[in-house]
Order: sequence, then structure tokens, then C-alpha cells
Amino acid sequence: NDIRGCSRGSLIVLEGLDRSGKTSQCGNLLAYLQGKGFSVEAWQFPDRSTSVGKMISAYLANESQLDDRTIHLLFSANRWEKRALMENKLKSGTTLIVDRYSYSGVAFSAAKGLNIEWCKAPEVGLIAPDVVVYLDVPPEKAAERGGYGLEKYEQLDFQGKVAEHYHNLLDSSWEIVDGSQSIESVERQLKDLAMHSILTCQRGKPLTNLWS
Ligand code: NYM
Repeated sequence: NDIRGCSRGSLIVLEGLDRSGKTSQCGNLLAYLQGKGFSVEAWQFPDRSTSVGKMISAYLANESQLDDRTIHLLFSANRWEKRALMENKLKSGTTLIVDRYSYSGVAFSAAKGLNIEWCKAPEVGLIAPDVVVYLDVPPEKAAERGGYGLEKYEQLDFQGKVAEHYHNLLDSSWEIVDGSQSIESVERQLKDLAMHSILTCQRGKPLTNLWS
């Protein structure tokens, strides 16, 4: 089979509350894996560069108002518009480190009171991550970290609800990392998890789709 010639990359997703440290850790992990000579890219959702992404960005900045279901579907569409590229990259051997994915989509919308199954439905058929790392930081602690900005959702009570919904989504593909530890310690655990996932994919682990 063609796996020998070109082993696939791994889809590594980082999830967590706002100010959980995901974004800096994604950057560190990217630099580490590049240094090791892997083909790797860092992605993030929402991808604000597309036209759908610009609508999302305006909503988050409170520059536009959208019904809860409408914005939910836009976040999902923003992942769908990247699905083909994602599959190509992974199949051609590039590992993707992704800052937020479908779990953010479900956790944030469910925290507004939308039905969880309804929230999951548009995500079905997107590529399933090989590993989801949840950076676990208590909402109170996240809020202390330099405070929240002015974007929608950046309030303590709302983040508490998001945390509850994240915990409902946990399954066997998740790795929970205590985000209250030192940056170095979190970094070390992420490197180990990423290396393990990359090796498993190189050995021929098949790509699958959500929601599995
Ligand atoms: N967010 C992100 C959602 O509500 N649904 C989604 O599907 C995604 C990907 O957007 N507060 C929320 C979580 C964040 C906000 O993300 C912007 P970031 O990582 O701050 O750019």
C-alpha cells in the first residue's frame, strides 16, 4: 500500500477556555516539531481570513448581531471550507496543530442553551482529530490571566458554562493537561503527546471522520 511511501501527518487539536494558554502552546509546539524536521503547520479556528471568517470576526467583535444558530453554522462552515485542504495536507504527510475545532463549536453554543445533538450535527463528516489536548484551567484562573478582552464570550460566568460542556464532550481521544502548571511543564507534556500521535499516524493509523 502507499502508506510506506508517504505516511500521513497527525491532526492535533488543542482546546480550552479563553485565556487557557492554548495559543502560545500551539506556537511552542510548532517550533519544536519544526526543529525536529517534521512537516508541520499551525492552524486555528475560526480562520478569520475567509469571507465566512470575516463574518465571524465581526460577530465576535460585537460589530454585527447574529442569531445563535446562525453563528453556530458559520463556525461550522468555516471548518468545512478548510476540510479538503486539511485532508490533503494530512495525507501528504503534514502534521496540523489546530487551535480550537468542533469541540469549541459545540461547547460555546451549548453554553448558550442550544441542544447538544443539534450542535454536533453539522460537524459530522469533518476529519476526526488524532488527539485532542484539553488545557484544563479553572475559569476563575483563566480570567485572572491578564483579564479578558472585549470579545463576545469573554466573561467568567459564561466561561464556567463552556467548561461544563467541554467536560461533557470528553472521550478516549482526549488528553487532559493541567494548564495551571508551569508553562514549561505543559510544554513538555504537549511535546510527548504530539510525538506519540505523530508516530501512531506514521505507522498507518487510518483517518476517520467526526463524530466518532
Ligand atoms: N468559538 C470558536 C466558538 O464559539 N465556536 C467555534 O466553533 C470556535 C472555533 O470563538 N471565544 C469561540 C471561542 C472564542 C472565539 O476564538 C474566538 P479565538 O481562539 O479567541 O480566536
